[in-house]
Amino acid sequence: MVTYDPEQLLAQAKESNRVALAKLLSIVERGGPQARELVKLTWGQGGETYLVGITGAPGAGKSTLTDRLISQVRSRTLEVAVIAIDPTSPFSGGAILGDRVRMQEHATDSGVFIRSMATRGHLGGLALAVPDAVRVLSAVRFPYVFIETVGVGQVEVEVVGAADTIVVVMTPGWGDAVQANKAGLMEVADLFVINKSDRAGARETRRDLELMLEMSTFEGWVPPILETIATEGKGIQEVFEAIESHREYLESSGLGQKRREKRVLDELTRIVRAEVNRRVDQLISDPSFEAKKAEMMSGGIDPYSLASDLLEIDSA
Ligand SMILES: Nc1nc2c(ncn2[C@@H]2O[C@H](COP(=O)(O)OP(=O)(O)OP(=O)(O)O)[C@@H](O)[C@H]2O)c(=O)[nH]1
Ligand SMILES: [Mg+2]
Repeated sequence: MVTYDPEQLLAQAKESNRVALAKLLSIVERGGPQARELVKLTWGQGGETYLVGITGAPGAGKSTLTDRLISQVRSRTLEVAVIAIDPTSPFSGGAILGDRVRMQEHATDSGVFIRSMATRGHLGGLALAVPDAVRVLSAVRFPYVFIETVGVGQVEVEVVGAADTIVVVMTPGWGDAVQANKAGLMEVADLFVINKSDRAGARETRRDLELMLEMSTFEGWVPPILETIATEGKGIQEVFEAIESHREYLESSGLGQKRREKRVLDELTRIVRAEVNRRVDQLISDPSFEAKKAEMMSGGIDPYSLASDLLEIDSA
């Protein structure tokens, strides 16, 4: 097997070598010691990267919208990277292919880097891998990174939760707003987009959203609701401007800094939890545990006391 040196690859990626960059992101995706070394190398090395998370129900038009937003960034001659998350099976490849086709127009533009990432390994792996990937892109000095996640589950909320501005994409008609609300997206959304507003029902969706927003409390920033027809490029500039307004708000209010801190703490907690879980599994599957288990089952020791023993903590 060929081994790649992360440090060397990073140096190459900083010289705009896209193949090296793709290899770095594969390292991140795989996890393990090389990925950890990469985190060490990129920690504190980031530039001013603005992270935009785009989420919403399958087929809402996220990729089409992202494609159009790429054009907005490019018209300002800035480089942009897109990470498309495929939360389904790593073997399906369906969504990935769709995204690639949707963003085909930018395939030959060297200022655009598009990458898909799939769920690999343990649960929560993606939530851990995404911030690592973003740090690599930041170290390589992309001013904008977009993350597209499909679906409205817990993992997606965690993944987009790492973004500076979170865009929730909906479609006209009843249902999307309710689903998003259930998934806890209402609390994290900074901006709502009703895409496919060439279809009937956009007004009803807006009303649903407004009602839900009225029931929530906001400190300062009230998420705007924008309507787009992504396939025709309608309303896209307004979405980009709203993202920029939110960015200004985050900076002027100091909330951006607070969020960034919270994100790193969340990440740390997630790492510690994953490690603790791993150790617990190890303890339980160790042959030495058999005798303790037998003692517990025969009534000799209760589960709390045994847990304390295992953790070597004082329960008194
Ligand atoms: N009528 C209409 N169709 C749209 C619009 N935007 C996107 N579509 C179509 O909707 C379909 C899905 O678009 P995508 O951009 O792939 O949606 P997505 O949310 O990225 O889909 P997944 O990643 O599979 O969840 C495609 O056939 C698009 O052409 C729109 O504004 N109006
Ligand atoms: Mg998509």
